[in-house]
Amino acid sequence: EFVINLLKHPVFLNDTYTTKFIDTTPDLFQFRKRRDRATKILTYIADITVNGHPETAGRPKPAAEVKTPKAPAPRTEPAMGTRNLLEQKGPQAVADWMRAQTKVLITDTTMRDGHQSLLATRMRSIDMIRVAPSYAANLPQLFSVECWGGATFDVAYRFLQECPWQRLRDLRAAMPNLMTQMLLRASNGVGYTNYPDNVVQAFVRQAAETGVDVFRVFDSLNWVENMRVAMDAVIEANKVCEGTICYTGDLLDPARAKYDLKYYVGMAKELKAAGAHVLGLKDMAGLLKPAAARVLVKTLKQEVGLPIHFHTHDTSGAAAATILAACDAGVDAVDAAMDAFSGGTSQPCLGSIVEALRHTERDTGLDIGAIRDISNYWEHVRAQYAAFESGLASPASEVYLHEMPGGQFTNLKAQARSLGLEERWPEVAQAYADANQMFGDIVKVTPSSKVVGDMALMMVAQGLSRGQVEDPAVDVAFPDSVVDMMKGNLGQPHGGWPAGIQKKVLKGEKPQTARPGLGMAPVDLEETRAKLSAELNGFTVDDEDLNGYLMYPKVFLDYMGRHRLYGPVRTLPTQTFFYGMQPGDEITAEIDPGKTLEIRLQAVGETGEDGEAKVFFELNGQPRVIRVPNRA
Ligand code: PYR
Repeated sequence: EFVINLLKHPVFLNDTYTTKFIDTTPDLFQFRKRRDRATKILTYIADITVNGHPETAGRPKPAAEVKTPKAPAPRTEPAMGTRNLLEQKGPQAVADWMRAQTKVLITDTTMRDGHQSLLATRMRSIDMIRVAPSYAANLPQLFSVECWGGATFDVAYRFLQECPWQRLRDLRAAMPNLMTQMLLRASNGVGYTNYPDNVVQAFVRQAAETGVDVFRVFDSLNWVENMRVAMDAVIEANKVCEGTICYTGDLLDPARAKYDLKYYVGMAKELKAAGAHVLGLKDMAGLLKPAAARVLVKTLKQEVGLPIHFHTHDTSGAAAATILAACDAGVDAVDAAMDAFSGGTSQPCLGSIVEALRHTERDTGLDIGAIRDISNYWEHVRAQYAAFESGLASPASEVYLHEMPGGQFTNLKAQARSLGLEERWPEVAQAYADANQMFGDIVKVTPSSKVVGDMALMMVAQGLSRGQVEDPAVDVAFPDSVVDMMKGNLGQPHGGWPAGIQKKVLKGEKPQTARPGLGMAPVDLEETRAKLSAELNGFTVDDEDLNGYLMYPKVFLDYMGRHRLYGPVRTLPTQTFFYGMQPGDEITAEIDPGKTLEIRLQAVGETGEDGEAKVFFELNGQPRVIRVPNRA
């Protein structure tokens, strides 16, 4: 192996080596164990079988009869859909077409917000890709399929050991007639912090190239100034720019006049002026009530003129009523999740909305039989993820008190549980509402919602009231995220930060009021690529990898480290990924198109004195023994 390393070394190849070459080139001696992908995958299965998966330990298990789900057969060749229109005529034509429809257009959110809100974002790509051809063939009238962005990017690398870009590429290929849609946190990309402008631009360019058609762009403080870089990049890529308003407060409540009709119309006009093709109305907590929806949608349609795409969450149980009110008021498109992934903190039920609108002038035209078949598939998928269910059993009108986004509600509950505060949840909900008022009644959505959540947990854990937190005489150690937000690093909220609390948090330090990106130097992309490549022993860093690293440097490096060890584990069935195998189990994993591994677990041997367990497999009919450390 030394000779091979030597012969392939760039310094050797370009003839600049000297007799010192061997002394100065220690990497020649790093004989990487050359392990093929099959061995890596077997190592992963052996490890999970012996030691369990850390994420499912102590959590509810899928019922024994849960099997790998089978997607409904495509009924015909995929008919032309919105993607064809976008490809042929561009994003403005899509917007014009939307406005010309009498039917309500539907976005299915199951592959993004559905599982983000119900299963802590843990759905694996294989479960999506398997059903994507059924969408393309059987539901070609869908407006779009939301399947990327938000929390899914980070979770794919961090917890699912798979590449989010590959997910996008595979979905894109499987649904050539449907527009894919992503959620983009404007200058916060798909992260929790403001990135330099050129990082945001590069990310959007790559997402467009790999396969995103509709970009829903929002800012966590509704600050249009901080959305322009991302919006411009989407427009530049010739994709649909959905400039989005985040809805908060209570439109018809005179006591919440900060977010009144004038505010929303003003923001919508700013988004239109910034070039939005479509106006997104993102009700991330599910606070928009039916009567308010009627007023808001009608007014926005009249005053702004952009097609409106409405998104909500069913935490309260009343979201379908709001959707139907919005439809009456002329909304152009709405989000819903397939029945089996709907309700609760997710979107309202897609099939029921389709049925409710049937035989009205706003009939969606979607095939309810196809919806039921696909939802049946999703029901089986969901059963595999029992470990990640939140246990929220019923609607919660409490959401109107705390105003937590659907994606945060169950997360914060889990966090409260881990801090021993589960019994005191009503106090956490109240503290969240108090912290929001203390910060001046702000928009709460990733990442600003996380800041309010951090503050609320701290208040309950330390027994601090809002009065005490605001009292200059009481010493409070604020969470880092609160300090960062008060410094202006997430941007500026409507009406600015309340002077008193800002002063107390910053202890005299001067906040910035300019757009955070303005003060950030551009990242040297090629230098970063070269450094990353060096850190990965010469691995060729393509644009997707580079953009993943720029969003989440440590998460990406950890992912790459595990990838070297375990190979393409994204190809494993979900049960195997989370629970390993039982003796006698047989699975298949398609590691390349047409290249399939047939894996049978024969037995798990005793653990030897060296602490290693032997696991006996049959791989494509040949016996294989894998040794893994027994940490159980
Ligand atoms: C996200 O940014 O992930 C949301 O769902 C709001």
